[in-house]
Amino acid sequence: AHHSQDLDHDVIIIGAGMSGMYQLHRLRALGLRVRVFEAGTGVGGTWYWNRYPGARFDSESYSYGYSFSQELLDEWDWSEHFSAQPETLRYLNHVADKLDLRRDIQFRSRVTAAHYQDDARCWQILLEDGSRHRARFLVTAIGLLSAPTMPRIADVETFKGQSFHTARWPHEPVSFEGKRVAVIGTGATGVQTIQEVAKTAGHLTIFQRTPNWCAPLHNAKIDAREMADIRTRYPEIFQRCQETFACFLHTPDPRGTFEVTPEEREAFFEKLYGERGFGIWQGNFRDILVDRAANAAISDFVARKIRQRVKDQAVAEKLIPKNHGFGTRRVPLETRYYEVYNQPNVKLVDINETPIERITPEGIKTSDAEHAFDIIIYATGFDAITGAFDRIDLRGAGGRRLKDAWKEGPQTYLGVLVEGFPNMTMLMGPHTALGNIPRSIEYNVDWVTDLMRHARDHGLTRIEATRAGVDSWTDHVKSLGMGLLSNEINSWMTGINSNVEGKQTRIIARYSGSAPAYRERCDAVAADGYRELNLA
Ligand code: NA7
Repeated sequence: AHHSQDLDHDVIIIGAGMSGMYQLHRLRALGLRVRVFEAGTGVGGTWYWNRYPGARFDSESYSYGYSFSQELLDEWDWSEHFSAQPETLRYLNHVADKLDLRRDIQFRSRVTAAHYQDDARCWQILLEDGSRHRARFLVTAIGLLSAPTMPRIADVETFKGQSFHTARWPHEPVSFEGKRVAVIGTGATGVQTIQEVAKTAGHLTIFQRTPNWCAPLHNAKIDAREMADIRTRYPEIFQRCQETFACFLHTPDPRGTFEVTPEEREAFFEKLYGERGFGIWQGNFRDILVDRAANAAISDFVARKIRQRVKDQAVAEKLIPKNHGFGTRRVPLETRYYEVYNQPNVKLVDINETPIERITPEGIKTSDAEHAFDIIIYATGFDAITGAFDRIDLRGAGGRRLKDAWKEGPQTYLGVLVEGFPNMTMLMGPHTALGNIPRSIEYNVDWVTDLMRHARDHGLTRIEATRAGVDSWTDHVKSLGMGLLSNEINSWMTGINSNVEGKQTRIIARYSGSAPAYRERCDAVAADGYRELNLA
């Protein structure tokens, strides 16, 4: 009953983003018959969909690309320390060409359902076009920020101008020249969009619900000489990413905030504020994300910077977060973001003071005014982490729905397997190590590849996490989250999305331990012959 030759494929991968692409490459090399189904018309996932103006890396380009292929490293040049989306998408297309990935990827193929069939020990997936495909294993490579959400505002569809969600940006360029533009949302995406649109828009209005603590990106071009130098340093760059807490080039300073003098503290904050990238968030004093007083110190420092950079002090106060501390949500990195608010053609609307009542054919109606626009940009984020799973009718053994299994929050084994969902492995699923995502992807993919090699070599047709394994990993992840200030805050990282039914209760959605500890645990499971799993 379990004959592989009856199946269409050995493995089906959902998604051709950075994880699906690499997983395809690795599994094909095992001699497995692999098929990728991708909703978009091209590869790249996040970098395919998020074409909004200003979209770019916040991690250093050379720490973000794939590290598994020396050839790729040798032949690809990054043009900026934090490259923009078009370059990243070109890079991923280059990878797809080079590894000849497209012959096993079916584009324009959104997976709407995936059901495990107990008798045949396989997964059957259903595409939007009604076609069905069966494979022994299912790999979800569906991304953690891939299900965009529109705000629940009345009459969104009545607007007569152009409107876009940032993650569904058109492939053709959009001109803002002389246009009246609105941006709703001030997360990492909104901040990147706003600073870019402000360069050309006739008039720009930002609708802000919650300000975020932003810090300077300090991007710069990379010339040929510097690229040559980076190339010689790739081994140490990736080695560093292996050793740091979250796979970034930055890692917490071993000192506590109050173990130094006030002068040293100020000087350290100043240094971090002047340095490239996530250092001020990921490379700060070790206690800023757990100790309230330490967090207040860095928050106060960044608040002073905002007051210095924004001329109108009433506007500056609106841009300073009051209900959460620095770094407890994703820190948007910016280039002259705060200076945008000094432009005469830019207006900040705090929708706590004057709520949006509805969208109108002409624009946006707030409690106190009618604002007319040519373009409305929704930078309103995603149904994160579990949202991409919720969109698929995913059922495991006995027809059990994943949504039901995760009603009280995700429950996984190592963030990769789920009890009751045999032969399904998740890449960048809930409760896995995230951080600098491609580094985590490469580890996750390699681990799954080893598991599939083990299955192939031992003729296994059923792999499942145990209840005990899932309970212990879920408890472990929850205990790691204790004491983190970020878990007391509403954000996509705590599973909150005001625009999605049933996502109003905070959950522990992420693994928050160190990446090296995560890898050590997963390596041990593999070294032990996967005895913690149910194998048949
Ligand atoms: P985020 O970080 O979830 O930001 C979404 C923004 O949109 C945020 O400012 C929200 O305000 C705002 N929002 C959402 N719904 C509404 C409604 N209904 N009305 C007004 N404002 C709203 O998503 P991003 O795309 O910026 O970033 C996601 C991640 O992608 C980012 O962290 C990076 O890792 C890459 P709120 O804060 O909820 O009050």
